Amino acid sequence: MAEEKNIVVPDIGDFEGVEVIEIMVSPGDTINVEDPLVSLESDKAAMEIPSPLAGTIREVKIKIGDQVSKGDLLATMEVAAAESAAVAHQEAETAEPPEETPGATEPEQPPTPTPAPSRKPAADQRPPPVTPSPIDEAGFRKAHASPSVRKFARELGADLGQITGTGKKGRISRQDVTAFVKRVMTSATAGGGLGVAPMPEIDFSEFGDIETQPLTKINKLTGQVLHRNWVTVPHVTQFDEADITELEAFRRQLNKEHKDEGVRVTVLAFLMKALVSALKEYPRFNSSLDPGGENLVLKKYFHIGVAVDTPDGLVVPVIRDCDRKSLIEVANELIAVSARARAKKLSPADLSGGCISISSLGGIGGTAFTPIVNAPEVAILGVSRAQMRPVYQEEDGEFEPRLILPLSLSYDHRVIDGADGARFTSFLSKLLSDTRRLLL
Ligand code: CAO
Repeated sequence: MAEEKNIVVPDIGDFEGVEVIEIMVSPGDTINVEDPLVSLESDKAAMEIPSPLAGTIREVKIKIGDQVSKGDLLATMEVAAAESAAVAHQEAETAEPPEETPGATEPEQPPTPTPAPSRKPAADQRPPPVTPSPIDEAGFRKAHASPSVRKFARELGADLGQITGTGKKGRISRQDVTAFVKRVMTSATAGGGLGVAPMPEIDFSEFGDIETQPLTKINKLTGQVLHRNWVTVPHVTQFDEADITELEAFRRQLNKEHKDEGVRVTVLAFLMKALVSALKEYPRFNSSLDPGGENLVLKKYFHIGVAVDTPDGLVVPVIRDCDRKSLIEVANELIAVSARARAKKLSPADLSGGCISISSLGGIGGTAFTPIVNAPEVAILGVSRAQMRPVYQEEDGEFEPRLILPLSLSYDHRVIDGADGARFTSFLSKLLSDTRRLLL
């Protein structure tokens, strides 16, 4: 059977008329013994009043700003009769019986403090890295900490509910808050805020001669963007091949014909034109997720980013409106923009507005790789070096030497399904294998 109990202000020393600055409970809350009920603050000290009983709060009898003294009624609580009797029995053994208040049920005093099992982490156990997260108000309210520590935690945005107090009965001190914030900061910088173990600091000179070179500004910026994209975009890479034997013959012919005009068309220019057709066929590849992750923004323009290797690092200038430019115009612009990139003459406009990127390592070598999506784009096409290979021809039952171009398409799996990834590269492969289709 449940009984109603009055919870009153316990003996708080010589303090009279102390202000209520925080009320941590509301009617209907289920409370355990020692859960904080209210915070009081005088001009000399701040204190928290813990619950002497476990039960359900029926009514809160004070409000913020009230002045209270020992014996004033704070709240009424519904407690199980057995619990009430047990506490009464314990109190009879350990303390003076509480004074009776006429006309009220028996007031409850906080139990005699007993040392709680230490929640301090063992000396050899490092607390796990923590990830910054918004404050959980319910957990914050229930945490055992003084008002000044609460204020301090609020100022730093630290969630008391996540902090293990090292004080008596797990009380959270100012030092606990500081240690928590320090741990969050260390995890965020050394472990990337991912809750992973920080990278160990190693003095490599212990193992042999070393030389330390500073990273360039481009290295640092690119590194940050690549890291963000690597950890936030769920990547899948689809590998495929295209037979570019005829395309290559056509390319050489074209370059011969336009030699006097200084035109140089590389495989990349064909790839850019082929990408435009593939984007038109599969519009989800020409989209971006909005920051809230609720909508897909589909683009009606065709701007293609091209990764350019420069002495200072990787940059990705964008060639605009590739759908409206001829193959030769795209080829010329590619030469111009990569020259500007290597001369550090790119403007912010050159680097923005891309729909999809191409990373071509074909001029260097390799058979396949897994490029990182240049978010907020949702796909990137990696191109490796074309190789002459014997390919079985079903029509005449013979092997023929064919020039095969390896393609590696990485995409954001939140936006693109595996089946569409494979369809996209098959479509590209067909286009590149048949130059007539490419020109359509
Ligand atoms: N297979 C075979 N040959 C290829 C090829 C391929 N896939 N791609 C290019 N080539 C050839 C070109 O046709 C050219 O040959 P020719 O002199 O006979 O015309 C030669 O290799 C050199 O090409 P290039 O690299 O100068 O020109 P490009 O248009 O292919 O590439 C650019 C331009 C700016 C993309 C390139 O110079 C570059 O910087 N690539 C590196 C990109 C990079 O670092 N990516 C990694 C980023 S991390 O994801």
